[in-house]
Amino acid sequence: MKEQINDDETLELISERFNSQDNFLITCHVKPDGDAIGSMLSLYIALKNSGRQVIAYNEDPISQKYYFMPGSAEILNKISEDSLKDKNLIILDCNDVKRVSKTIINNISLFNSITILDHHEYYVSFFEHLSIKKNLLKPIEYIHPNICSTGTIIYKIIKKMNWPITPQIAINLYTAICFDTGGFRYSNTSSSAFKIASELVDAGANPYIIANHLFYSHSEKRQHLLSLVLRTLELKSGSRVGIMHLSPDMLKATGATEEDTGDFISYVRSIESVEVSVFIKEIHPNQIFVSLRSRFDFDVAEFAKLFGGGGHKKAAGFSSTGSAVKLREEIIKKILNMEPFNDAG
Ligand SMILES: [Mn+2]
Repeated sequence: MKEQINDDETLELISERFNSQDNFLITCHVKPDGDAIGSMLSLYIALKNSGRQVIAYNEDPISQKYYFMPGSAEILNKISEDSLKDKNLIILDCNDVKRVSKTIINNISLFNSITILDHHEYYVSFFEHLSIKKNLLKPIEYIHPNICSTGTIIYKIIKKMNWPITPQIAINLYTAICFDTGGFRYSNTSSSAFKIASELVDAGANPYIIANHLFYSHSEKRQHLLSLVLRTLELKSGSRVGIMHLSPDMLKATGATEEDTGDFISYVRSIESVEVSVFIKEIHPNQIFVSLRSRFDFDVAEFAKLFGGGGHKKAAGFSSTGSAVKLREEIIKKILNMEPFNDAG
């Protein structure tokens, strides 16, 4: 079990680290999203503005829709092992060692220190995974599942350091918080999220422009793909279970990409009667990823375990092989055999 973290003490340790070091490398989880990029770039800019040497790195290029974020063009996607040596590593928004760029993990012993800033649940210590002696790496872990975004953690650190919130930093932090709260709609949206957002708007973040980039910037190809996927939508168990799938030919027909499918499951879960949503993605032939969402008590993480996957009670997933159409039948059969969906039509 993880010990309860003490905010003030941990922030103190982080500020000591930032005050005593001047060479940093910041990274975040692969396939970075709005919170990962926003927290990385705001900390990157803040460290740079305070005169530190700093590199922002992720092996995956960021999606075009994030190009508006100040500093996004400076994120490196390639890095030499030499340039990792003696840097102070900061890993953001990531609770899984498998979701960190391989160059970082393969060369972890080159770093001078490691700081992990994150807000995900189900955290298993990186240091257990890496089987590295903690004292060699001077680890700081600030893992706070009750905080809505990693961007919020960066905001706290910037405040603690007394660094100014420039317009560039404000845009990145606002984007991070807006993204991870689903535009201030998810259950993690707290009054403090609004308070911080209000300050960021005063500091130069424009909510209208940022919302346009985050939520209203789809390509025409993506919309065509969505229309094909929606045709596969089917409701079961008295419309309480919704399922749909994507097959490789749909991507081919529309020219859209996997990235375009990021929020497709929300079209199933936003149906009034639907309690459990299933979206099966066969991106390449025989390579499948299944997303599961639950509105109420049905535990989709437990269900995902039946297929070798996992996740959270309300959001889970698993990988599989074979065809989407075939797997779809199997999932329907299994789910309709389970409480509370086994007695309805
Ligand atoms: Mn996040």
